[in-house]
Amino acid sequence: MILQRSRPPLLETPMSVFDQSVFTPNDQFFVRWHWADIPTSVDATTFRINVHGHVVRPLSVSLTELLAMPRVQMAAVNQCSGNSRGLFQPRVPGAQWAHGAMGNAMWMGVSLRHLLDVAGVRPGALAVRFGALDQPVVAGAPDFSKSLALDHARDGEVMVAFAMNGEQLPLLNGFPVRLIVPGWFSTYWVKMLNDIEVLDKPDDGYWMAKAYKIPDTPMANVSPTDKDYPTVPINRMVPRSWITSIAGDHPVAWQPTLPIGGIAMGGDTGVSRVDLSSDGGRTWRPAQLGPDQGPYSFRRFDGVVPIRGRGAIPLMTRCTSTAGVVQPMTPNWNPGGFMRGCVETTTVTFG
Ligand SMILES: Nc1nc2c(c(=O)[nH]1)N[C@H]1C(S)=C(S)[C@@H](COP(=O)(O)O)O[C@H]1N2
Ligand SMILES: [Mo]
Repeated sequence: MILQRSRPPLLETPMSVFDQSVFTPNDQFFVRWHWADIPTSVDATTFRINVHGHVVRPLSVSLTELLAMPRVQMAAVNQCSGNSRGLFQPRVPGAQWAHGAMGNAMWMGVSLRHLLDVAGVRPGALAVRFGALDQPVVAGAPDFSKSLALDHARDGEVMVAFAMNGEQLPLLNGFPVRLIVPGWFSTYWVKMLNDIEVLDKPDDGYWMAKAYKIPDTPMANVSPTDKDYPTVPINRMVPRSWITSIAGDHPVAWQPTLPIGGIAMGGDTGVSRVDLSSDGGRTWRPAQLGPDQGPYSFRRFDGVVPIRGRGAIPLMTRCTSTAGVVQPMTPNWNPGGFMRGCVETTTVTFG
């Protein structure tokens, strides 16, 4: 892992890991926490998830009870809002991630809708807020919590997950349970989830009202001199793709063609196609897509590109989602360093 910060732990997955499988191994999955005060152990026998607020029957659910409920399973990419922030120009404050603040896993758990139905949401409910076991390090600092609109929380896809790639969650990734919000950035994927509160008014807490706000513009794009633009809470992901078969960190012997492979994601929908270019984006040729693991998963692609000369050659991949959204050539910019989604370039030197 690439160590970004030790306290709280911020660990980044090296790109070579994504070349092995579309599923990211649990022990190589990126890690991000906001506050350093994270439990280093959780007692699975006394742990409870409290469902309360604007409900008919408040619940206190043990892990045994949760494991006895109907289960759902889904592959989904967990990507930090600030993934690739280190590439922003001009630079912005925050963790200087490269592309490894993301991972894809097969999640298993209980649909949030099921838990809410058991508790019985009362008329007038608007949103659902999620709280966790980690604590702020100084008094008065805002405890981490996020919320979703009620309809989203009840869409049947949002999941309270207890398993990741067939194993219990690693502590650093939220043991014993975390929220999975398919297609949405991982700021909503609350780890060590122990509190589900149904609200009858909007969540005006720090983590919804102040943090993780993006410009309300296409691709959350503004210019560094823009001021006073409207903002919204960050939400759906956008299509992205990366070459994983070659890093461009050392020269290679010239060859007339080069096989390239990598991973793509559609954002909040599936991947419809991936195109490859070895001439700076002037011409594109389609890649072959690997098995479809569902709309929220990474999808493998492979293809061959011509290498027309020696020297530095820019290799590019461009994903089109099943919703028809195409990765743009120009990078977006915003002061939070959120939501990068442009075509990425891997420059390989052929000698
Ligand atoms: N309880 C809790 N959950 C949290 C966070 C946190 O600080 N505390 N950070 C969120 C953010 S911003 C990210 S990017 C993801 C990281 O998930 P991971 O560490 O499993 O990769 O967790 C999310 N869930
Ligand atoms: Mo994040």
